[in-house]
Amino acid sequence: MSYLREVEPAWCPGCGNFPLRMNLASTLEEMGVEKSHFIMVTGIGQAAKMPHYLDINFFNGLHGRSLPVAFAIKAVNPELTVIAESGDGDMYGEGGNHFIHGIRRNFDVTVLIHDNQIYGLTKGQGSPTTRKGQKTSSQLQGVINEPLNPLALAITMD
Ligand SMILES: Cc1ncc(C[n+]2csc(CCOP(=O)(O)OP(=O)(O)O)c2C)c(N)n1
Ligand SMILES: [Mg+2]
Repeated sequence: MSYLREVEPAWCPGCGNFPLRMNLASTLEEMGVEKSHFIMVTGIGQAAKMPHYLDINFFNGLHGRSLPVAFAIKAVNPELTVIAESGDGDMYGEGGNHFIHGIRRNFDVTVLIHDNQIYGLTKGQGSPTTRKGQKTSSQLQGVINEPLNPLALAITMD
């Protein structure tokens, strides 16, 4: 049973999303997750395109809003395996509020975040995890703030 959909991903050559796709598909297969008992929820961004390239059930909704949808699906269908997947901008920026309260509520949902430290889809603006001093398409002199440390934040919510 393959989890790969036979389509050409619209990611740039060399993008780290390619190996993440292959690993995710082989892990789901190895774990023997039933397709009918699995759903992925994503927001918007290059990372959030992931389910377009997999043979799975999915809901691809609004930027920053994958987590509330994923938690709601799990709440009413506890037998489903639910993965929420998106980028750093989506999860830590627009969806940052859901990230914090999601950890506090501790739903049995797996959250996968592609932290490329940039808003990729919209052409390279600084995201919450862009390094201080990095020049971007919107911070021409370099980012002036320290980046968010998502793991430290997650640990404080534990
Ligand atoms: C509410 C809202 N704000 C902004 C956008 C524009 N937008 C779409 S994708 C994106 C950035 C995505 O960056 P990230 O989540 O890091 O994903 P990546 O493309 O880097 O994988 C932005 C700002 C939007 N669609 N909706
Ligand atoms: Mg990103």
